[in-house]
Amino acid sequence: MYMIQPGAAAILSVARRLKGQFIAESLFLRRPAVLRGPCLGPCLEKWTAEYLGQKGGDKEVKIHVSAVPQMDFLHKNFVYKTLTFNEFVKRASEIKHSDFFLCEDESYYLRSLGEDVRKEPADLSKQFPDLAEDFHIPHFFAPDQFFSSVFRISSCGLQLWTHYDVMDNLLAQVTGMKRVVLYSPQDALHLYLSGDKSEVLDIDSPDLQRFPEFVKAKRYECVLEPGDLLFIPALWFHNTLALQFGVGVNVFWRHLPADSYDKKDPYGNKDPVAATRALQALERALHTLDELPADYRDFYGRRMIQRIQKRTYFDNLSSTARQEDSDSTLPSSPFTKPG
Ligand SMILES: O=C(O)CCC(=O)C(=O)O
Repeated sequence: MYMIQPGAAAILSVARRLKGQFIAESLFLRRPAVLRGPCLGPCLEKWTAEYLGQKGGDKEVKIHVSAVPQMDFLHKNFVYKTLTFNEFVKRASEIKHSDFFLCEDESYYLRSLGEDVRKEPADLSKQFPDLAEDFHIPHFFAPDQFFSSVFRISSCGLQLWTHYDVMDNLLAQVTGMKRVVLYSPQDALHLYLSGDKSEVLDIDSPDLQRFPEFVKAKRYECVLEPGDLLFIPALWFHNTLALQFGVGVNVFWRHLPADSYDKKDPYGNKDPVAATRALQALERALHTLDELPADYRDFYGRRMIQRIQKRTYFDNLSSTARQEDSDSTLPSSPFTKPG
């Protein structure tokens, strides 16, 4: 197993681990890590572009298409289009296209969706039952914690913007190689967030005039090979770069009690309800500060920051408080407790 080693910027240490150790050291401690060679089922041999096209058939899928490989959600440099699944897979697996929307070397990306996209999370067994049979969902959480299973299919070179999700996530790379760069939630202030996404698009060559703090964000990196499983804990930022045409499936599950999550969230990326309430309260507090002159707003703004830091920052919590905090958020599944 390749372990992404916290504390070593941009360096990936390599270590062989057993599944039990993966659970104990990664899921339990909530650190990203890669498990090499778990049982993902016959998809590993079967899922060629031809086979996917035959089995997925002419079901329509909504896809992202861009003229450049680096997709930018914040400035929307891509368009949404609809294709049949087999035509999409054919185009995503080729470099130059005879049929295209924007240009002959356009890039494609599929993040599969539920049947009713606004209400239902994606579930491979519902949208692609024949293909779902080939993929064995890793048993790292209790069945009632399952939220969604999502196809991630990308053209070679496709890079997806840095973002976080609010649920725990196993990203299974079935075919093709993919680079994944991760940043800890504790680096949120260095990532220039706009909602759940970072404004820093080019993470390899960032514009440091615009984003000077970005250098402070510690980068964790791995290259996924077919058959690898990456654990991305909730709130960890991730940016993916397909080094080849590739097919992945990611499985989200609820790490917190079910009622912590927004019920109208088919994507698994809306903040937990308590966080949303807290952010709304902050907006109200800021609105209240508007009653004061600018120098007073500045002063009380700084006091509020200090209060927030003292009260919430992980580094400031005592180790007992931290332990209680992590115990209270442990999932009930026996799989997630160290053996
Ligand atoms: O694999 C990808 O292309 C993106 C994966 C991702 O964003 C996720 O698993 O949440």
